[in-house]
Amino acid sequence: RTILIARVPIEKEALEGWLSAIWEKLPKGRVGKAQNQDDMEKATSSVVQQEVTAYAKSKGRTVISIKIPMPKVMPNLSSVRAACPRKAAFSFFYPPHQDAMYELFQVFMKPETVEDFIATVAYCRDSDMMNPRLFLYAYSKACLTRKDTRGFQFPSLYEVMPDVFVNTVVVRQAEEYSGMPMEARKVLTANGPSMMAQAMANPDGDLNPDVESPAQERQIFNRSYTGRDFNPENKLAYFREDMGVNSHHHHWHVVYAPKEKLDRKGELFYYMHHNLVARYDAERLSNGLPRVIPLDITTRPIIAEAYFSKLTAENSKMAYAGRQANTPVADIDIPPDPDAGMPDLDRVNIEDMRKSKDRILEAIDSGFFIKREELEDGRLKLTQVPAFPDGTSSVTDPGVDILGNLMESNDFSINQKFYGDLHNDGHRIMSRVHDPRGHFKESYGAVGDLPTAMRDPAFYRWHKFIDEMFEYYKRQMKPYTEAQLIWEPIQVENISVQIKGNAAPAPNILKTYWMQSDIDLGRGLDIRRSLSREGAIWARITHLNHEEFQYKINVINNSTTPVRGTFRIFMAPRDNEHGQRLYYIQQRLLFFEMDKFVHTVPPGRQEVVRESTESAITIPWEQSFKDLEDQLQDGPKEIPHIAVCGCGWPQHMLVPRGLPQGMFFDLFVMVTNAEEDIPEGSEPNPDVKCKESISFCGILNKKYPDLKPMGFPFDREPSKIKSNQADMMDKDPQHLSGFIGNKPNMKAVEIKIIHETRKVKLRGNGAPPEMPVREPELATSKRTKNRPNRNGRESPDYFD
Ligand code: CUO
Repeated sequence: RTILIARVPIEKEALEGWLSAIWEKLPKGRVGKAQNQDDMEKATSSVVQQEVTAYAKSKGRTVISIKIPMPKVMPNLSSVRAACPRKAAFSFFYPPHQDAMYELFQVFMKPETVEDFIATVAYCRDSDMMNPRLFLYAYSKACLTRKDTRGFQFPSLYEVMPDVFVNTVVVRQAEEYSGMPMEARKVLTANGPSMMAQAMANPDGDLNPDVESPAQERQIFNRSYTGRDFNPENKLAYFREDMGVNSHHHHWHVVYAPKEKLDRKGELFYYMHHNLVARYDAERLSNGLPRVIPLDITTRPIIAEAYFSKLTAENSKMAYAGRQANTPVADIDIPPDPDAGMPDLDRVNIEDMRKSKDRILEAIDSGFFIKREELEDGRLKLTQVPAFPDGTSSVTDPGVDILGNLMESNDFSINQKFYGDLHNDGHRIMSRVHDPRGHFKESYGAVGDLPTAMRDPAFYRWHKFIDEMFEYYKRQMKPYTEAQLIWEPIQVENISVQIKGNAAPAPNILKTYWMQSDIDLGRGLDIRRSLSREGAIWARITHLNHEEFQYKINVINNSTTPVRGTFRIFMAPRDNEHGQRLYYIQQRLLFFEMDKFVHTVPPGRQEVVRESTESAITIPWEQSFKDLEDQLQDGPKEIPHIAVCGCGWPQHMLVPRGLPQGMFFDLFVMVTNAEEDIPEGSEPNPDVKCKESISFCGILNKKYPDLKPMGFPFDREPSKIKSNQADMMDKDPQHLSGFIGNKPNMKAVEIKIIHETRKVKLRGNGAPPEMPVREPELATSKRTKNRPNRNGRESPDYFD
């Protein structure tokens, strides 16, 4: 068959070109019905040729056709099809879909040569039997796992499936534009109101004279995500619906897929999600909302928070279902519906979840898990596995990894029969809560799929509950002793953060602001292009960003030789939702990682300078949102890896939103002995050319590069501070300073994050400046638009 590739030069990048072509939406779906090679070639008709040529021309490229042979072994896709047909809604948390995905992944792992791999993948992609979402997971996984595809990069996720990132109205608008010449198009407003553009034109605010307080700011800046600020949860929409945040979560689960054996996978499930929740709490506090309240589904609660994602899955044409406020949780019991991709009964029994929860808590209390193995002769072998294999006072904690695997649960649960599938079941219950018996043949809600789960407020409530289970486990461990925490050679004298640039404010002030960036939706839409339909379809997304800054850490090495230290940087809000200083035992749980790096300190004094962009948790904007083609033009050297490269907290979300008057955070730095921290076999991969998010995503196929328990030193309760009076009890340290005490290798500083309410920056990496902006149509009521408000001003506000 023929695959058309709109890129050059092919000699240099044949492999990347071929692989990428499989992703390209352009020829997709029009060669599917062909039965043999001749038919295939006929099917890639001149229409497709024309479309691709036009597209390539618009990008200044030439077109090269490559003949891709049929696979050596024709894959049998019938069982994959039976589990999840082409038009079904694929759900990562539904076991038959996971199994089908893994089966397809195995098909992709079999071909011995990369050419045959491409032939197999191309055949599968075009097959009528193939569910595109299932294909995406299996293909991503295969490219990540096969040795011969190392170094291959994927387009950004939003390019492949804009339908799960951009609301349906905008997707339809983009489709509309695809049939129009370039001059007739406007910049679509993917989220956030077009007021942004006007605010930029009027930086002094004549247009927005009321922007003085966060509440007023919200009316102007947040209202066009997916809801209105009548619902307080909507204040956080910019966080939950951020494309980089959701893309990270999707990639994380592709890398740490349920059947993938990776170093400390269970523990990282705990730690990465713990950070997501802690980071969300910081964002809530800065929006005047209380910290997340855990949702224990096993008590059949009512979910107070509503959510309507306004997304539609393109392949099934089914909307991601919404959830009313105050929806009661119920058992799922949905009869099989093979056409909808549910070959099996979809059943989750809350009583089973309750048993799982109780058994896990009991294992933590009793100190052992029960491992189950089925022997070859059919007998069962049950063994006790200690929950704290190294005891409760060691600095290491291998038990949390066992716990993570069985809580998630993944294929490495030591006894799925007994401990169940607690976390996944929670996602399934929440995602079907609107139609738990399938009476209405509704699709699942956003929380039931990876690239959309973090949009739903209920996601954080469920993950907070899961996090508290881990916390219950961690509370059984003895506090770290002074000896375990102190590392003598290093004394941290002073730490500070400093915004870069000439007009930088005083130290220890960070600044957040809104930014608008353009993405090209044209590539991801499965739309026909013709000569009149060329060029990008720009959508403008509004997101949080911050001024780049540096950490300056003044250390003294008191020894006579250079020492290698692991620098651990965390941050947490100082005050609770009532404006009171958080007690340390509460604040400990709110610390989120900002960075971690190894640095050699020579004897004596040194100022260690670290850039915010070097963070071990983040990936740069280009990796979350890169324009693949433009990168290819620069040559393949900078081409990042699939999934691993997409896995990472988005750089633009590194710093939580501040307040106009400033919000106080504690910045904490601890230096430990890298010789003890770094395991062998954790060196960076030379063939991974992108920036890896080492702390959240590990290093591809290597050991996790830190032997300390993840979250150290905040993962355990602190030692009590001894009272020197006989009649007084020992006490928890009241504040962070009490925990730090005199430990020389730790230091904290209070910093202030100022949110610049009026500042809206245009990244300028997309639409030409003269292109007009199209008003958002989703959240703006035509009836009330531009009615004068109470003060007689023209108001863009639909609240009136
Ligand atoms: Cu990532 Cu629940 O584990 O969504």
